[in-house]
Amino acid sequence: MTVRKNQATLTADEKRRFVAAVLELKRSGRYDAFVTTHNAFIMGDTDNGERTGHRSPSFLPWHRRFLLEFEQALQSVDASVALPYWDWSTNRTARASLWAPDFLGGTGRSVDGRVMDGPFAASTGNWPLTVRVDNRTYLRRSLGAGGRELPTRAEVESVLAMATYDTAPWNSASDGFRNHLEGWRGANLHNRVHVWVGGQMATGVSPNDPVFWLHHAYIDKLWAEWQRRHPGAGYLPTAGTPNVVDLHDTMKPWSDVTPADMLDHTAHYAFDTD
Ligand code: CU1
Ligand code: CU1
Repeated sequence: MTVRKNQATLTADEKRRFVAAVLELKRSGRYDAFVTTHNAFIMGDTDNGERTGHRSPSFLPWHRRFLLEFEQALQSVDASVALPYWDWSTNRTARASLWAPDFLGGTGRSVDGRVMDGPFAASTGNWPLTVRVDNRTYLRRSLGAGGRELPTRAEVESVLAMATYDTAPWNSASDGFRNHLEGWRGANLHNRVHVWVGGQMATGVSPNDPVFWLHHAYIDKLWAEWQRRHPGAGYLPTAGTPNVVDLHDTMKPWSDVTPADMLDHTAHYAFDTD
């Protein structure tokens, strides 16, 4: 059984194996396919206007499926690897071990945001960005440069306390847990972390920064925590909602998965805190 651990507790060997598997996916071209998929679904389905991956109820099940596929790809390289999660409410500075050269590397240099150390620095030659929104081929970050702090535990708690999963109009104007977690209203958890990291993380090609997976693994964990706290509250909407993925609707780009299929993470993995 796959156990997703807090990244702050990983051993040196676990970090090394995670990084090596990520680099192997990059080398083989499989990594960039994930970046392409994410960027294609950042705004919605261009065929019919349906919102799928973001600004919609399916934000959480869409990313759960997306992370599962990435984790399975990692495990095809090294079966011992699981996605770690980054609890940014606790490990909340640019000095955290997450950003050390033996793991993800640190912030970018001031002149152009280029990450200069760690396994994903452009200078290694192992991390050229091919799926991108501009002509810059190097990984960029500006940790905390925007001025706004990472979300606090109290802000996380305030969002976990929300009793309703989502509400009409089922988008970035909605009230409810999903939209406050995604970050278009209120405390702003998920979006704020993308902006705090900066660089590619603040764009549709955010998976170019491997911290994307650790951030979303924690968002996914917060969904699981919310489910445990609100056992009577489920995914909404359940049926008949135009341009929105209902509980039993198929989520593109997949043809075989609905939000209902993604509600129980324990079918696929456990968290170290379960
Ligand atoms: Cu996303
Ligand atoms: Cu995200």
